[in-house]
Amino acid sequence: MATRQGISRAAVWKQIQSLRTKGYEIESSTRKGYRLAKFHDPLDADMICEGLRTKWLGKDLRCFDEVCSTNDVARSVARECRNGTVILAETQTQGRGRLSRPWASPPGGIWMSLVLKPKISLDRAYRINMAVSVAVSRSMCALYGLDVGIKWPNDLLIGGRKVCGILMEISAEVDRVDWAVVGLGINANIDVMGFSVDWRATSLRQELCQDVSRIDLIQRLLLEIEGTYHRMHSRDLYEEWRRRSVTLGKQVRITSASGDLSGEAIDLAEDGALLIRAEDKIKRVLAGDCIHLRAPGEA
Ligand code: BTX
Repeated sequence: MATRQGISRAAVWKQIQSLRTKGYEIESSTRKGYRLAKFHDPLDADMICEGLRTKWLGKDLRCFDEVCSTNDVARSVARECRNGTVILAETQTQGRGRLSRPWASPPGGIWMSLVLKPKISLDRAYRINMAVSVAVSRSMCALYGLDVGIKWPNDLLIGGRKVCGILMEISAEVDRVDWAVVGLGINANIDVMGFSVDWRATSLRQELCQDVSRIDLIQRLLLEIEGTYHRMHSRDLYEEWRRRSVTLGKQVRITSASGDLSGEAIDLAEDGALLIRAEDKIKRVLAGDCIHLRAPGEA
């Protein structure tokens, strides 16, 4: 190794030590050299940035071993940090979903928050969600050939099971958004067996029967998000979001502050609203929790 690289043995040893401190399990054997014992891809900011082909997203990228919530860290720096700052953590002790629901965040997942500073008014902010969910669906399809659908309003599902959740939090003036923190919880290399069955969760490990390179996935996600973010107001993005929806055509129940509503999800409007046919009336829903119900006769 030393000869091939044209460096001293001591320099190789130093590099190996540095990899070990980052979590790589490396075996060593006299006269034979070193061997990577187990596939492991720790979240390493340098390694992520090295192959990152974005122009601005993730140019300030901070990795932590453990935080309460990457969204909280991102919010605490949002005002002063640059647009596109990314916060990642190996685990979260208090990962959260919408309405402060808990989000399980064991090691092996991708718990990541983006600080975005779009020049838009608050009533256009739903477009950020659209752009990010389309990008996640695209990335997983391109890298692993998985069919990842968007469940209204903010989940990504594989075969009806949640592989990713998105939590967007915004600070805004009357007429413009100051910053948006978009938290992505991606069940990558984790076991979901221990999760409650009611969550209907899955992970990339479960779907692919092998672990994925989180570094490749993060690089791809950031590149896709940068692309969809730039065209977030286009008709084209809305149409792709609609096309990737797995809620359309389903019988659904929406729970929101104004009560429950059940019916058929017949369309998705350009402003992000879900149109529901219930008792022969069409109703528009802008926010709420959505449950896909089984149609009569469906297994
Ligand atoms: P949500 O409110 O739609 O989903 C939360 C619900 O999902 C929980 O009540 C539980 O039923 C289920 N759940 C919890 N953990 C998982 C999991 N790992 N996989 C599948 N289902 C689960 C969705 O909220 C938004 C989640 C965003 C999480 C990211 S992680 C990075 C960032 N930091 C942070 O604290 N939150 C975001």
